[in-house]
Amino acid sequence: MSGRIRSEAFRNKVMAAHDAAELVENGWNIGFSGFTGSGYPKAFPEALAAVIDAAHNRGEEFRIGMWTGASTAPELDGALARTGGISYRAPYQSDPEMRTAINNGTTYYQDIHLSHMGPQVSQGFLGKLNLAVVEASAITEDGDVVPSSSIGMNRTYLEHADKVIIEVNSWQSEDLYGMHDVYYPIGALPPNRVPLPIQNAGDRIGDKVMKIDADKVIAIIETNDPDRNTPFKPLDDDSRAIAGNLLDFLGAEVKAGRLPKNLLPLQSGVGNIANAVLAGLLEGPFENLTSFTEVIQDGMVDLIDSGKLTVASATAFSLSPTAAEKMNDNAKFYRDKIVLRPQDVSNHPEAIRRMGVIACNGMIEADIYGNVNSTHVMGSRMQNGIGGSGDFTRNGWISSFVTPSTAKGGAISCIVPMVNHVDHTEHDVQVIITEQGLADLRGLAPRQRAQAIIDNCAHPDFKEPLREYVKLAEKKANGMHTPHDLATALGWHVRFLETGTMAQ
Ligand code: 0RQ
Repeated sequence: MSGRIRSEAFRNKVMAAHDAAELVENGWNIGFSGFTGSGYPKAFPEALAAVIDAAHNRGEEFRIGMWTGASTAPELDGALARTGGISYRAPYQSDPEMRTAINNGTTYYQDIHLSHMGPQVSQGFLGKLNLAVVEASAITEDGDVVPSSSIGMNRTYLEHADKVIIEVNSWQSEDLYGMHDVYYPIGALPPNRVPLPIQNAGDRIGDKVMKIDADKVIAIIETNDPDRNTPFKPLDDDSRAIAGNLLDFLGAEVKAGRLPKNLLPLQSGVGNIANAVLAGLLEGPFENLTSFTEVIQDGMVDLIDSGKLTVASATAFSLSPTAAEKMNDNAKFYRDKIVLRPQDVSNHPEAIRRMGVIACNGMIEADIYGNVNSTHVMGSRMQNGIGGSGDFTRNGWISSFVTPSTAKGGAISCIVPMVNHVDHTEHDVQVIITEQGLADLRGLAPRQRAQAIIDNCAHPDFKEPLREYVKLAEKKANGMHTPHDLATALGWHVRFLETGTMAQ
């Protein structure tokens, strides 16, 4: 037994993952730890998948509801999706097999703002939480749980679940102790909420550990397995150009006196473009940066190493295997510069609005008026989910979206007449950036926005078709506020289905 389980009461509950999985009953809702590929349970999910498969092989019904912090890893989302036994999934996911289960009708999926998940669970909208399965880096002598590489929804799941299983993972650094900040008053519901006392990204307002009712713990599982994150793609010309456009814009804001020299706290979405923006910051002129975001990715660790980023607040890591090893080896150094919080604090609208966070997120497409689709392909097919992009976009000081101007080898324009699904409305989206350029939508009326977005952001192959559309819409709508010709706008997407290209 590893020395990570320092409470006698918990040592007595250690068992093998397959024995723990046998304790699960058909129809349970399970709240798993895990956020962007970090801090998810490593052994229990595959053991549970085997239990579900065995029940199905016997012709028995066995389905569970699966709640997490956000996306996890193939060992959790993938393993359970493969069983066909997930009846419901929330909130964010990005696993190919889970995506298939959601889009082939096997699994109901609710795409909830990440900051809303805690209150929705607390109010019981998702049903009763039968079990929480949470990864820890240690259990203290007092029986408290030291979180691992993410916190996500863990505080809420540990509080609301009838039963609890803890996986204690010796691969996670013990020096993570002190990096976490678990704020308990955030669980209060109206009218008992109090102001969130965060004034600066690095403020610590809570506990280093999570409380747990020992009587609820039915099993402790020991593991020694790495978080499974994929390396980032090498930076390509498009992502460099997008990052450059954003950084030029921020520089101009500083010059205009609208941003301080060290900017405002930065939020950066997941993915390669976000990582390119962080790489751009590394080479750029800005110093003493701070970050109030959701995930810490490689670029952010590099910025800390360079001294350009003084502090980063998030709820999880999303690191390449190399950066994860570095974090593990040097957690003692990083724990003064990184604060990991529950996701209803990392993504809290009040803190984001108060500090004036600069939000930058990826998207699937934007329309000519500035509405953004982050989640759906052709109106019906779920890609990943809204994640925290809504929390930050709605409340940020500057809300920006980035995408290459085309997708699928240039066949699809990511600037369209009307998005096929709306996640972020024109009222919240302020800046759109592609490798072609940047459209600053602040202060612009819809018809002015259309011109700015087409001129600055659309790919040259699609500028003319989009301008043709605007001409037609203005004629049909006869001077109205947001000109559209609905049949043509939706036909734009349908035409792609029929011809494989959106060019006229
Ligand atoms: O599909 O992999 O099948 O080729 O969409 O696109 O270009 O790899 O972009 O990895 O940056 O993801 C919006 C999905 C962008 C992401 C999204 C296809 C494209 C590809 C992915 P293939 P790329 P990225 C806080 C922030 C929501 C959550 C969020 C996301 C696939 O950024 O999930 O912001 N955002 N969280 O080919 C059809 C188009 C398309 C298209 C791209 N216009 N039409 N397909 N694709 N554009 C962090 C968290 O909340 C955790």
